[in-house]
Amino acid sequence: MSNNVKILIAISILLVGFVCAIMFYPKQAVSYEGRYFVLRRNVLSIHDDDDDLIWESEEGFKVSNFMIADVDNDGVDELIISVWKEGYYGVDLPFWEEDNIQDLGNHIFVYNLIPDPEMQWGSSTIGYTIKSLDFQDGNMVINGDEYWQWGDFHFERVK
Ligand SMILES: [Ca+2]
Repeated sequence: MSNNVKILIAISILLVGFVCAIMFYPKQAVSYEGRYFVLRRNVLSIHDDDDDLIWESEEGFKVSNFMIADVDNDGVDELIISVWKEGYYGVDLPFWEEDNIQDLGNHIFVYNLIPDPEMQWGSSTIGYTIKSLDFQDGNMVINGDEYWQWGDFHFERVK
C-alpha cells in the first residue's frame, strides 16, 4: 500500500470520527438530583442513574438550549427550555385569533420537574432567536442582556 493511500485512509477515518462526534456529542448536559438532562441533536432527554429514559421533549420540538432554575421564585426549580416549533400559539388560541400562524418560531417553555416534567407555561413565538438562557438574581436572562421576571401569569421584562 502506497503512502498516499495510507494518508487517504487516515484522513477518511478522522473525518468519519469528526462527523460522528458532532452528531452524537451532547450540546448540553446537566446532572440534577440524580437525573441527567442531555440535549443532543435538538432533543432534550432526561435519564435516571441507570441511563433509563424518563422523559423526552415532544416530537416536532427543536430544543436549542435549556436551564434548571426557580424562575417563578417559589422555592422549587423548574425546567426552562428554548424551543423552535411550528405554530405561533399552542393548542389554545387567544380570543382574537381564528387560526394559528404556522410559521416556525422560537418559544420559551417552563415545566414543573416533579415528579416528571409537565408543562406549566409556554410563550407564543418570540420574534428573535434565543441564543442563551441564564438565571441571575431571580431573573431569567435571555441573550445576556434581557432580564425577565415572573409576574402572576407570565414573564415581564425588567431590564
Ligand atoms: Ca419555582
